[in-house]
Amino acid sequence: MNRTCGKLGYAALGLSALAAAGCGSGPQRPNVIIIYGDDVGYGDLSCNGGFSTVVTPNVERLAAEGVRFTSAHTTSSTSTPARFGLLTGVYPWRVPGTGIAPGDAAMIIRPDRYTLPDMMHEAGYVTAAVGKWHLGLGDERGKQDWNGHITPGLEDIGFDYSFIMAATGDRVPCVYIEDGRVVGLDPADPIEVSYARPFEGEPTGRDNPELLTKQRPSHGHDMAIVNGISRIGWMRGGRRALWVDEEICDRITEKAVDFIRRSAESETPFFLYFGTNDIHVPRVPNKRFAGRSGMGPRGDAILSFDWQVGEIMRTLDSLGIADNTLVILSSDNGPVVDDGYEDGAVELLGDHRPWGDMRGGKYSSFEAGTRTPFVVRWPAGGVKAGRVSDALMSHIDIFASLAELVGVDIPEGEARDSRPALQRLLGRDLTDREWVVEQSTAGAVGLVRDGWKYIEPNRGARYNRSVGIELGNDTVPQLYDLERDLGERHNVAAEHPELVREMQSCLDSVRSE
Ligand code: NG6
Ligand code: CA
Repeated sequence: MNRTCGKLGYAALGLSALAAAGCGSGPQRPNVIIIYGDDVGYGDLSCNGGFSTVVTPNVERLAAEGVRFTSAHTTSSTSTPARFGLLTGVYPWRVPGTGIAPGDAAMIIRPDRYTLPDMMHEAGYVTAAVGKWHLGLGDERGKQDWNGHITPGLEDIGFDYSFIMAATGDRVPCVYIEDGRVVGLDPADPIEVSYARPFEGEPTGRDNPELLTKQRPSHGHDMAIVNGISRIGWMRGGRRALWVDEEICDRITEKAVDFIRRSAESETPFFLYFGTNDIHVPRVPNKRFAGRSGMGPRGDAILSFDWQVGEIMRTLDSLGIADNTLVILSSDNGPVVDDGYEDGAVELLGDHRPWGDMRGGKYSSFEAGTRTPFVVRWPAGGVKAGRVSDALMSHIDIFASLAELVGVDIPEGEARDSRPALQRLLGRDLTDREWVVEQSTAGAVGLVRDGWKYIEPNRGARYNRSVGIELGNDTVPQLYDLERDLGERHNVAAEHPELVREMQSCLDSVRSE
């Protein structure tokens, strides 16, 4: 039923897109760019109200020319599962092995799965992933050939082009991988990677803190040293290929821009998944941003994130394709201040509130874990400039909504959790998704419905002392009235036993679907 409606939606949309663009015949499909920030909190962006002391003008422009959401949720409060949900349309908690991936993880999205890039490809788009990946590579953990063609890879799950960081900025191997091969590798100096044991004779953050020239770890992150910073995991060799943290924003932006230019020249519609490294740790911003926010490296990384958004928009403008490009900007999960390095983030935070008015943050079941910044811009598609949508929505629906947009029927059984909701995504339908499921690192799932938030009982720790975040776990059921209590301070489960039962049974039925 929903998918049939989707088709009607596409026809209507095609017409209005044409009208807006003043064109002749045939619907013009927009280019699609997803800018997926890393750990960017709702309150980190100045477009979201008075939480941020850092101004992010490029994201502000996007919001002023598009629709900004106040209740959009990623599926999970960490990266790997959130990205899995986005790219597959399947809740990550249904699939074992979708937790935070080590840097030598095997491909978590298996080639036989139908993915968002597969779907865009089927619609005739040229597709690319640039930036942070964190969804594994190769067939078997720890068995990748880092010195050859790393396969299976992104080309096996629908991406025509890729230029990625294998995992995260704080995990080895600290190299870029372009179309399955490490960039700039000297064959005489092969790369070795291990998550099991250190390499004999190689310095580590733990044993050689005197070699840490930039940041010291506050917790974890005391293994291989690259660019004066110790990481998670050990590696050696590949010296010529190692990234320089200060340059990551430029390198990946340049590749994203090149891809956009190439696609525009060939007049093929394109789909770009652009995962920024900012504002994940280690935060080592380029000298253009260093010291500019007054909030230390975390604030500077927010400026760097904003700059990347600006470069993408400037490119679209200069090519004359900004109007008919659908840009979706969000973040994989909520914010964290100290995520493992002594970078001054806690000390310099001042009045800045990354989590806005919400409780929790990255890793958490509380709202700040999954309620992320979310902005959509597409003038030619009739997205109203400056609109604010409070509609409850989920990243899980991006897949089916884009399928609706490009007119592809998702094969039976694929992207099973994704529902077409294009009109909501474009800020025209301001009604809520029926419910949204949120996942924390404890594996616990919460449910938001009709303004209520439910977290089922679980035995996970309540507080992560290292990162200073309340995880939202409790052995008793929790129920919050988000309309009155967005900060989830008053557990009213005891006053609404019937509602608690209903929410639990809703969760159970989603699970057993
Ligand atoms: C944690 C790391 C943290 C970060 C996170 C993944 C430690 C102590 N902490 O395990 O620094 O890398 O994993 O972040 O190692 S995410 O945004 O990619 O999910
Ligand atoms: Ca993240």
